[in-house]
Amino acid sequence: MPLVLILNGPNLNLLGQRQPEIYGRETLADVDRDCAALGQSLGLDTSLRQSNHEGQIVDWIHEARDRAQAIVINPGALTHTSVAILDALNAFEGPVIEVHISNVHKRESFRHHSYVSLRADGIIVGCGTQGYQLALRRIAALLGYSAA
Ligand code: CA2
Repeated sequence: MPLVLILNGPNLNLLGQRQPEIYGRETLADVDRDCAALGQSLGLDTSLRQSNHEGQIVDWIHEARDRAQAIVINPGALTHTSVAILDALNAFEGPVIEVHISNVHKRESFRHHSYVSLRADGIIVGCGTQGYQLALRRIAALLGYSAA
């Protein structure tokens, strides 16, 4: 089955432990479990990863060039700062969907700009952790493996 990397940036390891009013109560382990189950029903393998380090995320995007057919990425705060992640994504040929749990456009103005959006084929914002599942459904449709 095609592999989708689900990449998460700094502080998203704290999901479900702090600021539930912004990010909800689900943990990243919950997201991983839900995405794996949905992926199976859509015909997709998933690998969810999180790092607090920009270079690690760049390395995973490079790995995806050979191993994965699509990327779902929530770069966390690196969304708003990282040209390195944008450059790495530009070297990846498959579909890329950018996810933000919170509605960044309702928040501080520094969250309104995303370098990753210059590459993303789709963006899901403010749908909570459900956004990851919406992204997987879009990937399935883009890859033509499902009518989802
Ligand atoms: O809404 C999103 O998904 C963000 O990518 C989350 C980032 C933020 O910097 C972006 O502007 C929008 C922050 C992730 C921090 O995650 C936490 C989760 C729970 C508790 C504390 C932080």
